[in-house]
Amino acid sequence: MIILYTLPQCPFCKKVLFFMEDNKIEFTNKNIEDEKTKEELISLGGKGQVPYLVDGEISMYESDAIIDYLQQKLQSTE
Ligand SMILES: N[C@@H](CCC(=O)N[C@@H](CS)C(=O)NCC(=O)O)C(=O)O
Repeated sequence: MIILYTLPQCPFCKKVLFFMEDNKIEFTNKNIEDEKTKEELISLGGKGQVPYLVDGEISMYESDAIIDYLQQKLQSTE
């Protein structure tokens, strides 16, 4: 299952969320306004930046990299 760490007001998160919704990608959205969730993000990635994607062994910051990754994943399952 894909996990996406986000903040509701973050435009970079919204860009990724729109892409995921448009492509009907199932995921768990973790809002880092919750302090424990933010600590979880920092322990995983090393910083509190969002969006941050976790897909099994793969994890990454940067909205454009996340969308590129998801696009390639979609193409590989077509
Ligand atoms: N280049 C990044 C920018 C992400 C970014 O600036 N996120 C902001 C929220 S909109 C953030 O997490 N700032 C806090 C931080 O970097 O620790 C992307 O495209 O994902």
